Amino acid sequence: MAELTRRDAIKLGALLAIASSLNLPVKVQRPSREVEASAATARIPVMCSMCAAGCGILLVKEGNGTVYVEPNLEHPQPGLCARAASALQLWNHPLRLKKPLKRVGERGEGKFQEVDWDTALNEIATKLKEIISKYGPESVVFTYHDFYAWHMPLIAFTLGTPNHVQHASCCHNASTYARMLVLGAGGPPTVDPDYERARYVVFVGRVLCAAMGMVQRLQKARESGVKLVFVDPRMGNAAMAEGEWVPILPGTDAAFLLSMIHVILSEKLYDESFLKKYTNATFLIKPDGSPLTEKDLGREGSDYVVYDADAKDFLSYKKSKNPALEWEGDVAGFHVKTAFLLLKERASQYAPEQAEKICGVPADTIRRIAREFANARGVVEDGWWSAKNANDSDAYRAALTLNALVGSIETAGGLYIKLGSKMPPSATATAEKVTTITGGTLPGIRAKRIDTQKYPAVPHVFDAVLDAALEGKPYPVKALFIVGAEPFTRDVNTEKLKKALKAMELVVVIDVVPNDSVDYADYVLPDNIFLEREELTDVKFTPHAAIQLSHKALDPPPGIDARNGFWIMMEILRRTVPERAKAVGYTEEYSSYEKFKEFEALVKRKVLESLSKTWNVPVEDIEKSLEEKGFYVFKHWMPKAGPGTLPTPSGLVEIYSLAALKYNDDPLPKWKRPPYTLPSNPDEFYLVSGRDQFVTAHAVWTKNIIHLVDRRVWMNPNDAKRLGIKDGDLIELEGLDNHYKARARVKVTNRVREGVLFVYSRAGGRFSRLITGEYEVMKEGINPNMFTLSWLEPLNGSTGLNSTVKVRRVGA
Ligand SMILES: Nc1nc2c(c(=O)[nH]1)N[C@H]1C(S)=C(S)[C@@H](COP(=O)(O)OP(=O)(O)OC[C@H]3O[C@@H](n4cnc5c(=O)[nH]c(N)nc54)[C@H](O)[C@@H]3O)O[C@H]1N2
Ligand SMILES: Nc1nc2c(c(=O)[nH]1)N[C@H]1C(S)=C(S)[C@@H](COP(=O)(O)OP(=O)(O)OC[C@H]3O[C@@H](n4cnc5c(=O)[nH]c(N)nc54)[C@H](O)[C@@H]3O)O[C@H]1N2
Ligand code: SF4
Ligand SMILES: [Mo]
Repeated sequence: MAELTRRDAIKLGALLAIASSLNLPVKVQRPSREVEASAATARIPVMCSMCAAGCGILLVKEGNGTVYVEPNLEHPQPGLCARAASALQLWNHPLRLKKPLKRVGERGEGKFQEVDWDTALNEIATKLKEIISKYGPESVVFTYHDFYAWHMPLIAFTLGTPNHVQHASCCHNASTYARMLVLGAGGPPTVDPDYERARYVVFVGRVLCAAMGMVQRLQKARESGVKLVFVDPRMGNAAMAEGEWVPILPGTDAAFLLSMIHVILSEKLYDESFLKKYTNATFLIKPDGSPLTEKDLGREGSDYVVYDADAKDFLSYKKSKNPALEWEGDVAGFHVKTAFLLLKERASQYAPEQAEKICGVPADTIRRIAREFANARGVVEDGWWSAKNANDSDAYRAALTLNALVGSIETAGGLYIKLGSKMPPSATATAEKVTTITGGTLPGIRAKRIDTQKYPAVPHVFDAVLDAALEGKPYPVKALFIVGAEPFTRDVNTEKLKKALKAMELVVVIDVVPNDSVDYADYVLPDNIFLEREELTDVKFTPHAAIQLSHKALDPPPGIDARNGFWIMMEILRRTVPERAKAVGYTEEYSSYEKFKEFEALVKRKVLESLSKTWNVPVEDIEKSLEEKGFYVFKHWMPKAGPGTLPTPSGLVEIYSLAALKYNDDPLPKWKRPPYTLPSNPDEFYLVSGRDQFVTAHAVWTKNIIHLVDRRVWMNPNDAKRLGIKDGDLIELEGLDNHYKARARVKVTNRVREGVLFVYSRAGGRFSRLITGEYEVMKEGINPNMFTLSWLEPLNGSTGLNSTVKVRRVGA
């Protein structure tokens, strides 16, 4: 047999994928020995969706029927980890949803009967029509995470609701708010450390098993001796393997980071020229907190003003060659100080000895880490999962400020600001008009998003949806679509969640396996898994501007009547609001599942045409690369001396946030006490959660993972000794605030700080009646979310998923 080159294999992989996505027979027309040989192994580019990172992998199909996963090494974000490797266990999962289900018992009972697709979709549409006519389309909410995230605006706006509400308040709203205030940036992918060139990385509540591309890019830095520091109440696997663990009290990160700022400022370890050139540290701030402008000086123009040390005059920051970092005095009737001085004053409240009292990290450790960090011109990671204590945005603002102080923004080994592929949105909506990628237009949506009415700074706050469902304010929410998400392990305040789900008139779950929410659903619709559908998206965790096409690599296994979620939702729209669906180009012909591929192809074509225009590259070039390699890079990022113009009010890195002023928020970070009751007795603890490589959002279900993950609650040996608890004992935890009780076994380990308990999130405490057989082990242990109440940061809605509990030993 002829040797297969990697390229041939990829090409054939692409061919097979195209063939299968067009539903063509895969047989090659004139079989020659060569073609048969290549047909033997196909490597199909796929975006891994076993967690939220979305790395590039290859699904390998050997001629003998063997199927497995490999990394796509050329991909801008190459993947493969234990979770990716077990992707096929999700494909032929014994609990995989087989057919649409319709509720027959009470909500919460989890009793269903199987129905056919037409029945399910028609009944859902009938109910939706009724709800829309009574309460308006805005009473319908879609909640989701990654799956179909790009499609959601199109789906929601076609129905006429502004309410597509993601997971973000429970994930990254705190760090996103911080990135927005300091850098004018967005979600976690938009900013990240330049790992390849990093010299010193501080991770605050990050475990580094997420997004394999990051882990791999660190490899280069490891070779040149990068130091990694993990600030965390417990020692994650990465901290155990290769770094310094700084055990900190939960909810006190801002104090720790502000203390580092204090050390760097008071010991003059900062990069003065970077601060002058790229940040607003030199702005003169008036007593009311607002910046001095040319207008205040009675001059023409409205630029912010600095004191120029050479000209010995007040100049527009755009004109000054040598703005003073430290200047205080009177001008135009105002007593002004530079933002830098204000930061210095703020940070001085967190001298290491003071901070030690708040965060429990010894003052000497804080000092040493601050000096090491500054001397190495290190980088503080900017935060991913940051919804821990409903006070976290200040920590990430302090983290970004630290990067600014040492010149680690857009520089080698600092934070990069992602170039971004500029994928067009699937739809946009204003009060006047909805426009869609398909060229459709609809009347505008007047109702305002339900979440930003309460949390104006960052959207996607699900708790606000629950409030509306229970209180009918600002308008009622009556129908909920849960698409590839699990509010029970995602959100705070489980009791409120249950009540709200019971109060809804329609709950539809679109998933691949039975999550806990199915027990509360009226209809459960089986989706394709990521290997069974095509998806075009941005490459997330890369500094470069790149897109990827995840090819359809497999059909569902026999007996699984799953459908593409995009089709499911478009069909619900067509059956509910046929005229609106038609206006966006979706007509009855696409209801045929086979024909639907043409609609998908049309949407894809529109996206590629838009990208082709944006980047001035022929569509064919992009298409060819997507088909053959699974990705296309529009532009490569390179480190520079500092950032270009940023989308902040001043265009600079804002260590003193002018955007915060708009929200009446403090322009500088500070530490605030978390909202939950703090532990005060010997049997009271913080309860924190998180991940390691075996724990995963999206696919916690695979057989490897259910057996590898530890469902015990970690407890420090000193605490265990004091309470007379031994490794493996059964304990009862009771929430200090909501008094919820649950039992779990204990793992006694010095990998968790005294006074803190740790448990893997999503690993245990499941309850769905549809979870059976060996998967029932998922019902053991606890779900930490059940100990929480609605703790949310006021402006950005970031939740507090940590809580505090009382512990009682109940048995051996
Ligand atoms: N293996 C794996 N990888 C994933 C995912 C997954 O589920 N599994 N999910 C993806 C998603 S959605 C996300 S958002 C990212 C998340 O990835 P990360 O942001 O790295 O989040 P976690 O891995 O949960 O790590 C959170 C750490 O914060 C610690 N912690 C808890 N409270 C506090 C506190 O108050 N202060 C400090 N300093 N630390 C605290 C926890 O002990 C835990 O070790 O990972 C992505 N990748
Ligand atoms: N206590 C605590 N709470 C947390 C966290 C924590 O660390 N600790 N982490 C937070 C974070 S960072 C996040 S992002 C959220 C995550 O919360 P969610 O975004 O809700 O993620 P999962 O709980 O993993 O739920 C994903 C669901 O998608 C389903 N699924 C998998 N593949 C597909 C598919 O192809 N199609 C469809 N339709 N469904 C699919 C899975 O079966 C699962 O039910 O949780 C947050 N909540
Ligand atoms: S990090 Fe996440 S996306 Fe990447 S290979 Fe692992 S499971 Fe897949
Ligand atoms: Mo997340």
